[in-house]
Amino acid sequence: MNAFLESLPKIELHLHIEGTLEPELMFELARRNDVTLPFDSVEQVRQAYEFEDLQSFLNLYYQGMNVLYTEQDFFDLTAAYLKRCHDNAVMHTELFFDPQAHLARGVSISTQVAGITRALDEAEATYGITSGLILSFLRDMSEEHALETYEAALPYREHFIGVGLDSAEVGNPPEKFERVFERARSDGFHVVVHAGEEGPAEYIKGALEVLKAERIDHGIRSLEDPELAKTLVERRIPLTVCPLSNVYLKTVPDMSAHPLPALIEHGLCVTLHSDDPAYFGGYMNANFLAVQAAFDLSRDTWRTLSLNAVEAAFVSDMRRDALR
Ligand code: ES4
Ligand code: ZN
Repeated sequence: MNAFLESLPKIELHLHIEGTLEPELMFELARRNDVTLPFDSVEQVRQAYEFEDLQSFLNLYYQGMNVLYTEQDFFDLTAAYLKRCHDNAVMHTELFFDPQAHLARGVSISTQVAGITRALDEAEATYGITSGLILSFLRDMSEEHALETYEAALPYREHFIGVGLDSAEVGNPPEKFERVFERARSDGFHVVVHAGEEGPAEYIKGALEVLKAERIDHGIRSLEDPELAKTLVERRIPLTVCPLSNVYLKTVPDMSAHPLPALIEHGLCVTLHSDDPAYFGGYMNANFLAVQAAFDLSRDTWRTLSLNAVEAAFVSDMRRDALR
């Protein structure tokens, strides 16, 4: 069964490119850019990856990405991730980047987008992996800053397919970003929103009704509101669930307590992804194997999860047929 899961063709729909920064590359880029890291070794970095909650992870995540400066850095980061995609039988990936986190260090959106898209183009040519880039706003910053960032990104609009919302959830409800999401939607961008990871089901409702999210990232607290769950089922709104992320951030006590089986049983359009694989114990295959070890899902259920991802992907009809 593990060999079956490892070779199963996959679609990644919830992945933060900055969350693929492995400690080895972090050190290499620190050396290249003369950045002093608060760690002495790769082992020490890995030992620091003990998280209590989302915020304790975000602190290390934002610190780690401080080594990214040049177009080549963004290329190297993305190329390393795409090699992992190839090794994990990922055929299509829709990845987030956090432009505001890099603008804060004086790195232009042009530099970020150029490095990331050069790697994406190269992976399509060498591995046949297709992709889409999603510009994610940091919800713990102001909506004004999100709007300014959106404006700064518009000259590169042909390089991204949608907008997302991530970072510290509790206290930063979706409603805070109504104007910028309305703007992006009217410009023809896809809309996805992190909701119901640490935050309540109420935030999922806000993401859906106010921001008009086409997919909910995480959404593992959906069943806490039966009326909401019913809407999600009826409207076939995908939930991009990241099992190892939820365990590492103690959103669930352990994998056996994960609501995944209940979400599937409920008829929700669940898909499985890796979120920040350098920080959460592994890439797509690691997530699939961890789920299988905990729940022993049938091949039929795996087939359903795969087809859900085909349905949830932002691709052309032709590419969707090829992925099926
Ligand atoms: C994130 Cl796991 C998670 N949750 C919210 N925002 C994020 N950004 C990167 N990883
Ligand atoms: Zn995420």
